[in-house]
Formats: sequence, C-alpha cells, structure tokens
Amino acid sequence: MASAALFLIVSATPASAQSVDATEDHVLTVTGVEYAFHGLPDSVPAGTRLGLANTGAEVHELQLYRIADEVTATAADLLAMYFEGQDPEAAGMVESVEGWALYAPPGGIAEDSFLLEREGRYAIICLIPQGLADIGLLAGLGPDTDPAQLPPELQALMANTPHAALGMFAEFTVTAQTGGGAPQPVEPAEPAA
Ligand SMILES: [Cu+2]
Repeated sequence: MASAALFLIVSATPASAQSVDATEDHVLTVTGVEYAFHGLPDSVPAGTRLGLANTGAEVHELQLYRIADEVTATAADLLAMYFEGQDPEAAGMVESVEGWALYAPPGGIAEDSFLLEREGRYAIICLIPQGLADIGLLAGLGPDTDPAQLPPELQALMANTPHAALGMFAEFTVTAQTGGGAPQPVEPAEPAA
C-alpha cells in the first residue's frame, strides 16, 4: 500500500508538460473547501480541462484517477479499499492521470490544469492531511524524497486524517465530445486572418 506520505510527496511534483495555464479557455475549475470538492458536474465532455481553486483555509490538492472500464466499484468503494490497506492502483482498478495532482494554497488557484482526454469514469481525491495550511511546507519535495527526511512540521501533520477520509473526494464521467465525430485536440484555434 502506498502511504499517505508518499501520495502527498508525489502530489507536490509539478504537473506534466502537457498542462497549461489554468486561465486558458476550456478549464472547468473545481473548488476545494474543508472538506469537499464543489462545482464538479456529474459528466463533462472529453477535451475539458480540470482546474482547482481553493476557497478554504487549508491546502487542497486534486489527484485525478481514471477508473478501469471493467470496474464497477464507486469512488467511495475504491477509497474505502485504500484506507483499509489495499491499493486500487496497484490492483489495476484505477490509473493516475497526468501529473498526479494539482494543488492550491488557501485562497489561491492551482497553476496547472488536467486535460480529460479519455471517456470513462474518474475519481478525484485530496489526501492533504487535516491542518496543513502552509503550502510552503511542500516546496522542494519530489517523488524521490525519503519520507524520513520530511521537515518535522510536515511529518507531524502527516499523522492527521487525510481530507479524503473527511469527504473530500468525488466521481464523475467523461463523455464523448459534443458535436460527434472523432475527438479533436483542444489546441487554441488559429486566429482568423
Ligand atoms: Cu483537501
């Protein structure tokens, strides 16, 4: 089972090069609060970008997972598995998408966004530990960081309940792009001559 500490560290890794500035068009901005995601529709068309704003008092992140096609378990079921010590990702039931997570400081917005390319069911979760309000504590951390080397203040916070266990998760579906036809890239249109 991947520890919450490892998830947190990986979440601090910058999103992939495919990400773009969240102020671009086509971004659906989900809002994180204590302890829930607001503003996420039940379904969105492929090609939508997912961004994260934070109107709470603690740091929030958005980890994005695509649920495997053959899996019928809900996001709540999968999260329960995770907290019981089984890792749905290791079991092939979910797959992390793009750079693992967006994260935003209290009152702020994530610098990047995630492109939702494939149809299917998705789960978003926040595994930030309750009480973490200083995003600076995550600075400089990477997937190779030894959990034992975390700053003492952060190590202490890691013992707290992760937001997902307090209800900060959601499930949604990515549908075929509206208008039919093959999915089109969402590159900005060329300016008219
Ligand atoms: Cu959170």
